[in-house]
Amino acid sequence: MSSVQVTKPVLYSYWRSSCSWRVRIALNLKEIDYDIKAVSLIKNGGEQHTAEFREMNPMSQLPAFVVDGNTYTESLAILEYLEATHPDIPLLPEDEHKRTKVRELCQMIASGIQPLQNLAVLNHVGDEKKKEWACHWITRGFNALEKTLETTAGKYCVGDEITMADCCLVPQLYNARRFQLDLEPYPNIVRIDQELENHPAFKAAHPNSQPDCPPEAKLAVDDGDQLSASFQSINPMGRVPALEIGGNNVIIESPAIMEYLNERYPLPPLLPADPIERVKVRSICQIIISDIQPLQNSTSVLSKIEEEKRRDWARFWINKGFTALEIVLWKFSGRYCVGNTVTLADCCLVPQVFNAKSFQVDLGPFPKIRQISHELEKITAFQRAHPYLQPDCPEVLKGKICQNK
Ligand SMILES: N[C@@H](CCC(=O)N[C@@H](CS)C(=O)NCC(=O)O)C(=O)O
Repeated sequence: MSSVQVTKPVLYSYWRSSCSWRVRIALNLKEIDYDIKAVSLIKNGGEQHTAEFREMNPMSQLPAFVVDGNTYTESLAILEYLEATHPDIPLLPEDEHKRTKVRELCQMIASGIQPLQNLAVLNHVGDEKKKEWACHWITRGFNALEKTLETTAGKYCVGDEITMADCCLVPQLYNARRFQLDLEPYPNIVRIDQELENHPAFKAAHPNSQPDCPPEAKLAVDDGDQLSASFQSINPMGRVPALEIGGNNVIIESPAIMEYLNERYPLPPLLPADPIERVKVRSICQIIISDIQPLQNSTSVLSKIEEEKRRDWARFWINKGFTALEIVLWKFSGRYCVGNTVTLADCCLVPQVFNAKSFQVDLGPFPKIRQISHELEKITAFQRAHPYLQPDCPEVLKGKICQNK
């Protein structure tokens, strides 16, 4: 019996590389099964400069795509290869004029914008000037793109079908946002991006869905829905959670919501009847809610800190808070945070421990915290509330609960 071994193609990719991202989108759209090998563009000065990687791409750039024993580089060449080998789900229109327009838009981005704000170029420009430099060139390119889109766009960049141009546009807009470019003058670019943001192939290709995306970047979403005008009319702080309780009433601030739920649904109680025990629960809640969580809160704080420093920052404050919490728990806890009954304090502890693990905080010095969270992990209500089981959890994280342990 002969067995034909079919190996999956491999994409050498970096979570935030816009050129790798173009190819990830196309692979997903064409439903091609592939593996990712992450190459860090920053670790040790950039793994793209190693002799091993240069062997694959003498330009020392991502992506590189290995298929059937061949290695291909240059994202647009890879997109054309995928189009030729997997024509069933086309990313180029049949119509010659439209096809040329798609290629025109791709080139505007791939040759006219991205190379001028590429990592190597920005490093050469220097820290002081790089933002202004990048904005200058992206603006120049976006002005042209927007003008072209006025005549080519339908629902997407060219007409109403997704094409290679869309694979290039979305990652480039992400780069523009990173440099805080004013997007007001680009209604077509922004609209097309919005059309595509919830498309499964685009979502799965997003930097935050990549295996090499660092947890602090995943948390630091600075342009999320919470900042939209419609959500701010629900919570003027622009934060989740918010609980609608009927009659046009919305409660914001998690401690207020938890207290409300405990009063509205008193069984089982999540606050002890004894006033001293109740204070113990509330003080643990406050240590977490006021002294730890706000300092590593993704949107308000972390996005204001340089990305390379975020993890250290979060670890510092979590360690400081956990040191205090550990002492308090040795006094108050039984099986759970306060005595042997689950309370609001436990509802606060578990998510904070999850955050600590996301920032790879060493929990060794906090045996009480570990022991109590271990107990709580056995409870169904806690299991069902876990981030990785939520409907809005990115596909790649679903079912990975044990990895955060
Ligand atoms: N024209 C190339 C450009 C590739 C490119 O610039 N890749 C970037 C990431 S998006 C890179 O690897 N930069 C590494 C560096 O600048 O050192 C393509 O489209 O593939």
